[in-house]
Amino acid sequence: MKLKYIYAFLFLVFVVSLLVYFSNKGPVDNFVKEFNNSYLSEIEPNGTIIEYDIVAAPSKLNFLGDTETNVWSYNGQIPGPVLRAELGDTIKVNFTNNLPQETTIHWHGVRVPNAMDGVPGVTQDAIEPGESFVYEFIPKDAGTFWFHPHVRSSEQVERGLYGILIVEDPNDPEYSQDLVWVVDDWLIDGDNQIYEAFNTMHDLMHDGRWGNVITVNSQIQPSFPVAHGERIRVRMINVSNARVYKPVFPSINPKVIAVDGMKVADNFNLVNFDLAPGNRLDLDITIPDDFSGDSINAIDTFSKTTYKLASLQVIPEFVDTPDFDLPKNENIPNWTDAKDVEPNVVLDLDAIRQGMQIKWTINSQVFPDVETITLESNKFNKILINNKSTRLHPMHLHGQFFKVLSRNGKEVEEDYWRDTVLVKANESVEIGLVPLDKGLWVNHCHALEHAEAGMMTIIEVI
Ligand SMILES: [Cu+2]
Repeated sequence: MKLKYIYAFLFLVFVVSLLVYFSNKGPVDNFVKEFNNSYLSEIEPNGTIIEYDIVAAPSKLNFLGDTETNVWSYNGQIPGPVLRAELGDTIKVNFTNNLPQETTIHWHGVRVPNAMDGVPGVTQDAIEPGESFVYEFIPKDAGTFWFHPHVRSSEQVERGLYGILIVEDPNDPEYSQDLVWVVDDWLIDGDNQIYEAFNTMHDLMHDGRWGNVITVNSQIQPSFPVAHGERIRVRMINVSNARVYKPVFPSINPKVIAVDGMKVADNFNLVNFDLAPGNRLDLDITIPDDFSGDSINAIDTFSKTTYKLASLQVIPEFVDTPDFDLPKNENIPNWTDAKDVEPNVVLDLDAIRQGMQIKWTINSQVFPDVETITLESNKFNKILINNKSTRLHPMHLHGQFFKVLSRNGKEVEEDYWRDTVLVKANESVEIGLVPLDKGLWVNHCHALEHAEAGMMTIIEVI
């Protein structure tokens, strides 16, 4: 009699444990556990407020021989100001729009409060000419970020409106130089002015607007002096409307320390990395003691014709190479079994004709006529992006970081976060993410002409 009760009790314990096991230990829950501590959910303010005044206005730039090119810029400079803050600082930007058009500022890759994200009609009203707006936020991540308008961006970014935001991590090692390389291309006409037709049929039928002049920090093939033995950090930011770069340094071996601002789990050599519009790369470069040439070139190898972007000019001076470990973030989840999980969102990328116009679509919808997609915060979400076209689409998600899981059904090993991923012709890419920051975040193609022609949707994180 007693024994029967004991057996019944043990059986019950067994069943309950099984239930607990399967309800808690599903792969998806494990993915969330694996994700935790990968990056901060909230950040403690340290009380410091870093305040900047930024004015967007027409100005002139001298970068093509003797002629002045009419541009639009932040504070009269291109690239715009490099804002620097430490992790925990509050950034306050008093922004004034002196452009002949309405505008906003979007903080690319920065996890800001939703109301600071700069998307008109979604998170704020567009800022009219002559009007001001205060952007204020505490960046939650240290790294290399940038900012640009989110109104008529194919025109406004092309005219020169972009700036840089660097959030310093006090734990980062000290490099002898911290260089910011803002890579852009410009479509320039015969009078050395910006070609005034935007969103042309040609741009829309192809991979957006690709320019005929490539600049780094608005200079053509600039060179930066370095000494033998120096260890420098180079932050490359692609602010082009649509051009993709594949940078290489043929004579040396740079290590990638961060992608899209966020430190990688495992440093890797700079090989075959597509730096699509929006993407950033942070490189750790040591100038070899025994380097025999006088310059180290950075070459773009994405297009058929390779092109020198910039160079490091090696001066005949020798310094001791600082010895420190490469910065990394070891808490990036592997999500190795994520391939077995069904995507909860599918995004089909394609183009349609509307009368005489070409529109770019996500799930056959043209922004702003889109149905909001919902993602649950603190849950593992998997998104499948299907490119049904033969064009390049660098897809950018606001407010969240994601990890690429597979390309064309094949698992890829990317031990880092991204906010932008290049989806190539007819390619399908699966990404995984655990959204933390709630609100309405747009997801769009960063080939700005495609975005302008409708390739944008809204993701609500609840
Ligand atoms: Cu696109």
